[in-house]
Parts: sequence; C-alpha cells; structure tokens
Amino acid sequence: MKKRIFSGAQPTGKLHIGNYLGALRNWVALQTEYESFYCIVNLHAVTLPQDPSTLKRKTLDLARIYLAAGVDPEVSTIFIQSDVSEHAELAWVLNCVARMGELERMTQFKDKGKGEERASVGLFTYPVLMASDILLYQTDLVPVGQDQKQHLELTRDLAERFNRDFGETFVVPDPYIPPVGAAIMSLKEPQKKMSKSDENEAASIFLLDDPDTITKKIKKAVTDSGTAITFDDSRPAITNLLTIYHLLSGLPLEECEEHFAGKGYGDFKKELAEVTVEFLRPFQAKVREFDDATLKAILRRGAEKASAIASETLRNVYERMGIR
Ligand code: ATP
Ligand code: LTN
Repeated sequence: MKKRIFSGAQPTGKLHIGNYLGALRNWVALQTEYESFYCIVNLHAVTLPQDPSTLKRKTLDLARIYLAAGVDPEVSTIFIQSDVSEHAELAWVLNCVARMGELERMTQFKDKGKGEERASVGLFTYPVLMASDILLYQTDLVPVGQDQKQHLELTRDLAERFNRDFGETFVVPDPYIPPVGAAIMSLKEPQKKMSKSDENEAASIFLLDDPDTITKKIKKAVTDSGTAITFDDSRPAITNLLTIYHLLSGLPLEECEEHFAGKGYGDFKKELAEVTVEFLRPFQAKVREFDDATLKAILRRGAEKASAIASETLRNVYERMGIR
C-alpha cells in the first residue's frame, strides 16, 4: 500500500513563489508516489478576521491554484477542510491532549498574535487543528515549508502522547521540508520570510503577478554589499535571489554561480525576472482554465473520499476515549 501525504494552505492573501517553492511544488512532485490529500484549510483562515464573501471566493481560487500548479485531481484528493467536520471534532479532542505550555512556545502564535490580549483563542490553538488535519488521515509525510517545522513537532508529540495514553491510534508523521526552497525570503528584508501577510506587496512575487510587476519587483529587490553572485549565508539577499533562480530555471545549484561569474547585479536581476516571468506564464494561463462548476465537482468528490477516512479515525478515537 502507498504511504500517505497530507498538506494544506490557507485561502487567505495571495499565494507567492515562497508558497510554491516551499510547498506546492513538492506536493506535485510527490503525488504519484504517495496517496495524497491536499486541503484548503478555511477553518484555519478564520483564526484571524476575514471578510465572509472574500473568504468564499478565495477558497475556490485556491483550488484553482492547486490545479494550475499541477496537483492532479485524478491522482490526489483535493478538498475543503470545513466539508469534513471531523477536523473540528478531532481538534477538540486534541485540545484536551495538548498543554498550554507547549502551545505558548509556538513561535507563529507569538508572531501573528503579537502578544495581544485580543488575539483569538483559535489562533492560539491553531497548531492543534493542524495536528488534527494531519492525524485524521494516518499521514506518513507532510510536505511544508520551514516555518511549519515546529507545528509538525507538536503534531508528533500529540500523536505519541495519545498513543501512549489510549493505545496505538495514530501514525506519527514525518515532515518533508525541502533541502532548498523551504524558506524563500522577503525581497525587501531578506532576514524575514516572504509572507502573504506582509503589508509591503513589493516584498513578495505573487503567483498571479503580471510580467511588468514581477520585473519591477525584482529590479527593486534589495541586494547585499559587494558584487559577487554566489550562495553565501553572510549575504542573504543575493543567496535568496539565486535560490529562486536555481529553482525556477532548473539550472543545477553549482552551475548557477558559474553562470553569473563576472556579471553584475543588473544583468542577474534581468535574467531572474525573465526566468520568473516565463516560469509563471503557463501556470497563469492554466489558472484561467477551470470554471467554478468543475472546481466544485472536484472538491465535492474530494470531500467524500476524505470523509470516509476521517470518520473511521474519529470513531476509533472516540471508542478509545470512552466517548459514545
Ligand atoms: P504566509 O506566512 O506567507 O502568510 P502561511 O505560511 O501562513 O503564509 P499557507 O498558505 O497556509 O500560509 O502556507 C502554505 C505553505 O507554504 C506552507 O507549507 C508554508 O510552510 C509554505 N510557505 C509559506 N511561506 C513560505 C516561504 N517564504 N518559503 C517557503 N515556504 C513557504
Ligand atoms: N499551518 C499551515 C497550513 C496548514 C497545514 C495543515 C499544513 C493547516 N493544516 C496540515 C500541512 C498540514 C500554514 O499556515 N502554512
């Protein structure tokens, strides 16, 4: 039997090349080797305030993006989190397994909650809902970007604790964090990751940016002092741009430095912009191909398949805990 993958993204903001290179690209690469479940996590989205009609539209738009990126609905299961009510139910149970102290240590909550009293309780227990997403499907592997590593560790801890206290119930999943591209950085502040929630649009290249916008953003991206175009941790801006070049052009890592030896930042940025625009062109054409009816049919089918597995896991969990 094939091993199982689960991953997801939130239908908020605009997807950027960081989301693609850190996550989506690997979903596509791994989808035939594994039995794959790719979820649109709309329950996670409401941990921060969302406009209801925008959220609805973005949920469907995200399905379009999964498909355009190459997730094949004949091979993978694509569905909306709220269509499978077991996600919220298991989250309640795992909220009773997780400890305040371990959630207080989650750095994403510290960043997004900004230590505010007004942050929602949902934002605080967000990682528990994520653990539920993963554990419901007896997932073996979770392809994500570097920023999710800590959430995966929590997921493993919760699975292990539950198994110890109530008997073997959950598969303990492994993260899949790609060796290159797991943390694409902001074009404006290369010490920060490229983020959907960055107020400065110039910091990210969005998957649906037009060629002119992409070229301008890359031209204005910050660089490091010096002139060398090499991978070097002490020069994070150029290393980030070169990483994007490597992943989008497909040119082997070692050949990238050679390719730009003796060239200046101006030439490098021009080529990077061209590569990015050409890479995104077919993707953007594909996004326009799917109509709402087709998407809804795919999502309905996905939810049915997901529900069958999720309900079995939850039944087992309740049984072991003496619920029902
Ligand atoms: P953001 O932080 O950009 O606001 P997010 O991480 O909250 O977004 P999602 O859309 O749910 O939002 O993320 C989808 C996937 O993209 C996750 O696996 C995440 O790890 C990955 N990802 C997000 N940002 C980056 C980045 N800068 N580089 C690499 N991977 C990333
Ligand atoms: N927390 C993730 C999104 C997410 C996820 C998941 C990723 C929710 N549930 C399950 C992998 C597996 C994020 O904000 N990027």
